[in-house]
Formats: sequence, C-alpha cells, structure tokens
Amino acid sequence: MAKAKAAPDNLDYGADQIQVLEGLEAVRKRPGMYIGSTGPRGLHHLVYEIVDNSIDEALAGYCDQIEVTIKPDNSVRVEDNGRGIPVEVQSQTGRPAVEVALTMLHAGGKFGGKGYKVSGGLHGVGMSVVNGLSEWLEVWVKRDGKLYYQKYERGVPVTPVQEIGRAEETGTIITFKPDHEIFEVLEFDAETILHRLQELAFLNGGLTIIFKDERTGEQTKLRHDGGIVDFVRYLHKNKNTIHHQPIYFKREKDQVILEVALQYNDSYAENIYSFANNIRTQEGGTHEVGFRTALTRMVNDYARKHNFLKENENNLLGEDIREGLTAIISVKVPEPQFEGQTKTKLGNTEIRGIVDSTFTEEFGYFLEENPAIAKKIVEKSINAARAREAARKARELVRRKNALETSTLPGKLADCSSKDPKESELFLVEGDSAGGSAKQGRDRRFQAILPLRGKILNVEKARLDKILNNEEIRAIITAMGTGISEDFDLSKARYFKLIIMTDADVDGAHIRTLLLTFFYRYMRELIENGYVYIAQPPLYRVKKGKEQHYVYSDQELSRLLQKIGRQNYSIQRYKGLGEMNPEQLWETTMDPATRTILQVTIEDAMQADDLFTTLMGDKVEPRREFIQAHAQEVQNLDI
Ligand code: 0RA
Repeated sequence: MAKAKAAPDNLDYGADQIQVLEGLEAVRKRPGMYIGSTGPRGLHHLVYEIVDNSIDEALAGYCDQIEVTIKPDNSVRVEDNGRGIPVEVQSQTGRPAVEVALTMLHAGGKFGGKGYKVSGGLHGVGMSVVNGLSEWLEVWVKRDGKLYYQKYERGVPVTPVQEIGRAEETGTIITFKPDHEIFEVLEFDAETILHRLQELAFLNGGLTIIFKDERTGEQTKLRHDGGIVDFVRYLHKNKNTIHHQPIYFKREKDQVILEVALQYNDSYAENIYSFANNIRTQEGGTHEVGFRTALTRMVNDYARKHNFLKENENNLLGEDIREGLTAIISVKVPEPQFEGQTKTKLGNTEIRGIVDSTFTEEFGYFLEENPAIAKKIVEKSINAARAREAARKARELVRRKNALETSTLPGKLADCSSKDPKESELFLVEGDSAGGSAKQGRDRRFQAILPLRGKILNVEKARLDKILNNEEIRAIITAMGTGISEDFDLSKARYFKLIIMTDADVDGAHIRTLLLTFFYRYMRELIENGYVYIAQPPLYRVKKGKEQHYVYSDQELSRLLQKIGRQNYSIQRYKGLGEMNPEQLWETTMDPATRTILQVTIEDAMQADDLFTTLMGDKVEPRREFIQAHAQEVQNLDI
C-alpha cells in the first residue's frame, strides 16, 4: 500500500468514522448552510465559533482568560485556561472525546453539560464545522498533568490524539487555517474581531481576553470587571449623562438569567443593545419587547402618580421615553430560538413576560428610591413628546407644500439622460475632485453623479427634522426621489442602483458607514430590495513595460508580484479616487462591463449602524479614539 496518505494505525474507519466523513462532506459542500456565507462574514464566524466554546467554559466558571491570535499566515490561534477538552475514549464511539468534538456534527451538546448552550443563529454550529472548513487544524489539550496533541486536514484526523509532553496547568489551544478551497477571502479583519471580543469582554465581566495580531504586532488586553455597566459607560464616554451611575440589575428566574444596564444621556438617540447567550440580537425579539413594554408603562405610571402628566394629557410614547437612552439587555436562555431575516431575533415567548415582570419590579424600586433621577427621566420624556409634536407639524407643512417630492433636483447632481430607473445608476462620490472625474468618465446615458462634500452629517446625533435640513442628505433624498421614513415610496425611485464610491482610506470608510447607517435607518427598503451598492476602486496599479494591471486587494497584489517576477515593475498606490483620471476611473470602477460592485445586504447595513453607534459616536476621529480607548485599558491592566 502506498504510504503517502495512509491513515495512522488507530484511525480505522468504522461506521462512526464513515458518518463523520459524510458529515464533513455535507459541510464542505454547503458551507453557507452552516456558517452563513463563504465571504468575509463566514470567515470571521469561524473565529467566533471557536471562541464561543472557550466562553462557555468561562460561563461554567472554569476559565478566566482567553487569548486570540491572528498569525502572519492568516491562521488563528485560540487559547483558554479552562479544564481542557476531555481526551478519554468515549464508549459509544470508541474515539477520544476531543476528536469527537472536532469531527462529529453537533457533537458540542454531547458533553452533556447543562450550561447555556448557544443554538440556532450562526454560532453554535460546533467546532467540527470549523474543522471541516479548515485546510488544517491543530489542537493541544492540557489536562491531568499531560499535554495532548492532534492534527486534522479538512476535518480528517491525520494524527491520533497523542500524549506529547507534560503540562502544569489545564487548558485548550486550537489553531486553524481556513481553507482557500472554501473561502473567497482569507484575510481576517482585526477591527471586526476586536469589536466582537470587546463585546464579549463586556458581556462576561471579569474575563480577560487578549487579542494579538501578529501581522501588525498590535496587542490588546480586554477586561471589564464592571461587565455591562462598563459597556454602558463605554458607550457614553463622549456623552453628557443626566444621572451619574448606570442603573443595573441581575436576576435569575425560571433558569433564565437577565441582566440590564441603562443610563440616559442628553442626546436624542436611542441605543438599545440586546443579547441572548452573548449573541447580539440585532433584530430584537421577546426580551427587547418585554423591556420596552415595561419601561413605557413604568415611566407613564410614575409620571401620572407624581402629577407630571395631568389627567387630560396623553400618555408618553415609548419613543419619547427612549430618547437619549442607552441600554444593554443580556439574557441567558437554556434553549434559545433565533428567528428573523438574519436569525438575530430572539423568539422564545416565555422571555417576554420574564423580562417585563422582572424589569417592572426592579425599575419600580429604582424610581421610588431615586426621585431626583426619576424626575429628570420623566421631564426629558415630556420634552421629547413636545418636540415630536412640533416635528410632526413641521413635516406636515413640508408635505403640504410637497417640498420634498417636487423640489427641483439638486444643482450638484449631474443627472443621466435616461428616464428609465431600471437602467439608471446614481453614484454618490466622495469629494468634488473625484466627482469631477466621475462626471467626465461616466456613461452619461445611464449614470448620474452626485458629489458629496466633506463630512456629511452625524445622523446619530440629529433628529429627523434636523436631518432634513442637511444639504448633502437633502440632495441624496431628492435625487433618489423616494422620500424617507414613513413617506418612503420605493416605486418613486429614480435609479435602481445607488452606488457609494469613496476613497479606500479611513475617511472613505467613515463616510460609507455614515451613509449606510442613514439608509438603514431612514430608507431601509432601498437596502432590502438590493438597490444599494459599494464601488470597488483599485488599490494599486502595477506596471511592467507595456503591461499594466489594476489590483484590488493586498492578497491580489502579492499573487501578481509573484507571477510577474521581481524585476522592472512599478507600483502606484491609489490613496484616493482623485488620483485617477476620468478614463481610469471609468475603466476600473464604473464600467459595468469590467467593474465589480458589491451589493449591500441588510447585515452589512446593520453592522454599519452598529459600528457607527458603538465605535464612532459623535466624535470626528473615531479610529484614533477607539485605539486610545484600548491603549487605556492595556495600561490599566498591565500592573
Ligand atoms: C466539556 C467538558 C469539559 C471541558 C470542555 C467541555 C471544554 C470544551 C472546550 C472547548 C474549548 N475550550 C474548552 N474547554 C473545555 C471538562 C469535563 C471535566 O473536566 O470534567
């Protein structure tokens, strides 16, 4: 028998192993079914899946440190100091438990721990899915004074579980490299991973999470002993709060653990972040409904009882009471059901009542014990109700004058000649100079250009009536023709494609996030119907003799450089769209025959909205601030 790929002696293929191979085959054939996509989101889910297992170990009380490292080859290492995945041979399968966990679909639950297992959604698919989608995966287990090791390729063991040394402590290390046969992109985005780890550190107070990016040398230590109270403080770091301490409670009822932290600031934005079993429930669900219902009822009751609201006055609306509110709601549910468009909506019906009754009781005590704060909350809500009424009247006036619909198209818009929306495209272009190139380079028959100047507007801070006064936003609304919010009408769209074209730098990313947040909040149907796209301008131009190549990613660049050899080439890095002349812009980014444009999904927009509110807040230089915040944490911890 040929030696090359022979399995080691102890890897006999019994019935269980055949089942394993079939399972892995299913995962590799339809990866999207297990991890959502084979794009960047799916890629990052691999990391979250492995980290979630260490988090479970922390929730069970056996682990207080997790270290996540991106290696230079884009493999990822996750280490925890838990008990170590068991290695004993299981009687049902005749295999070591760790091998079962890493090869059998849905083997996670088989460990039989009670705990709060994550299920549904995209997490909780099991480590075996990660293994099956990895070119290779290695596991080290420290247990019973010994160090064990096993390696897999594309989910198949290529070594037995071996004892390779001694170990003083306990823990688990998993290193894996996502398979290039499966994933469209292999490059991890440090900020995306850091954002999730930050969230996990807040949701699991006291847990230390260390993040290392060996590609850049960046290293961050995250630890928040105050848990979600620290989360609220962090979200409020640039805001003026109207009471000093966040309101916080934690309760357990019918096996459900509920934690709430909330605080009011003097802005108009409502920021409610809900989580179920550490997963962000962006579409809300029963826990959020229970919270909102109880909050609205409690504030109204209090306002009536203490005569802030007179008998003849209307009740305050939920939206009035949530103005300026930042709240974290975190539930741990034994068997969560995730529903909705993106499986981020908690469906368990029993949770609504549990949250409602618990919050009613706790918030009731708080209001009665803190009359000064209660008064501030009620007065703020009453002001919001008045402002809402005023805004409604203002809008009515605008509507009557038909101002939004019929007002003439913005002067800066270079419209296309076609009047058929189906074939028409609107480019939102960052900066006047790039706008000029785009106008010259475009196909004016069906491509319209709207240049956007400078920093647009911080939509989060402003109210709807203020947003309508912003020149750039007005121009977009008028050019699109659809109106916004409750006036939105998709059938009035003047273009079926709205293409965001920004520079490939931090400012460009900021403007894109801002626009996506605006569309997500005020013109959501545009995204839901697939009208919104992101242009992909090249990052580099590589020239060698007469040959020239446009290159769209760093990965592509290194591939190309290997191919064309080391000599006599020149690389131009495009820092902005403005560096391309009109012909180049057309050829690389706008020509439908050759360009790539990315269609924005509702998940993309949600993520933008999230990033916008958590990382950008209302300051101008979000990135620097974010980094400083982390630097601060590192300092505090490195004693
Ligand atoms: C089940 C039982 C035990 C440990 C684990 C699971 C475990 C799994 C993972 C995954 C990543 N890190 C982990 N750490 C622990 C231990 C059972 C025992 O020791 O009695």
